[in-house]
Amino acid sequence: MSDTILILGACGQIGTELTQRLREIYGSEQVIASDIREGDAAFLNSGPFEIINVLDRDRILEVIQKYKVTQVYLMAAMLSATGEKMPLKAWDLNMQSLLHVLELAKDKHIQKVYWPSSIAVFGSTSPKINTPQQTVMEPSTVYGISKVSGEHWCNYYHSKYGVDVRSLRYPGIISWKTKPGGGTTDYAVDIYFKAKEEGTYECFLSKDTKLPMMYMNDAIEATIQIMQAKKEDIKMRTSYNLAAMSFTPEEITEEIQKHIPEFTISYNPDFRQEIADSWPQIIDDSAARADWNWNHKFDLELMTKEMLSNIGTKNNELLTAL
Ligand code: VAH
Repeated sequence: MSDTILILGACGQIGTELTQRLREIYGSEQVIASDIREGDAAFLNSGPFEIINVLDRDRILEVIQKYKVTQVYLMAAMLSATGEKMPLKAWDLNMQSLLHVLELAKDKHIQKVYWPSSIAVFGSTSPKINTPQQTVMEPSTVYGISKVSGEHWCNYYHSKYGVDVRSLRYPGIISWKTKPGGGTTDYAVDIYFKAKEEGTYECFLSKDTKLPMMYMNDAIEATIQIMQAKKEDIKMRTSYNLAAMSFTPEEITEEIQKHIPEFTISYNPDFRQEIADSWPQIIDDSAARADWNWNHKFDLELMTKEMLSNIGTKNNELLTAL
């Protein structure tokens, strides 16, 4: 039987582009997009869409049965900065949605699950340079706590019930199609838009805050690659470190100024500085590269060219993540 995919949280920053890419690969009718409300994602009329609140297990099952779904990508979550403003809501959303999907997989309603983790699982006691796949993980944000807990739940459901759930620890993800919502790394998206629209940007992180980052195209390809990998090649059933590049606000500014010399930046760190300071600077993703041949394509130079050449063009359907 061919695969039918349900994307929960399809109108989010990653969900939007993941939906488009999966529809290119599997065919539009085989990829059901869903979110808590319709949003303005351009893909809405390119294939099936359903309203699903990921806290409603029965509604998720209803859609799975309606379309005979075989795989679920659970992309809905509350990110680090917003999560600190409403901790219990963040925990409930991020954890209950995962447990619903893992239970549905355990009960054989679906065959395979994708669930994104994050470098936010690491804390200030984790090694900051070349952070290993397995190391001390003491996150200081609710988002990070929910992600490290979720990783252990994924591993538990795999080892106890044989659930085929796969996961990646995303770094900050940068794209021009859909603005992110509520993340600490969002400055690295905002800076490109402000450089083109206003010529100046006030950064909420200090100039030397180095963080792991990735261009959206690489994140989407890695997600699909791990889901298409052979079961026996997936040796980490918590989640895989994933990396492409690391840079500071100062370094991204210098790259932008190669294209927009008059661009200026000012720094006004806010509460997100403390979150960023607790995260790694450079991630070791050698396990993903060894186990299922992961390899990134975009560095800061190429990403900056892509971002600046697409922002403000006709195909820049700037969408707001739900
Ligand atoms: C956030 N973009 O800032 C997310 C991501 C590593 C950061 O998980 O919360």
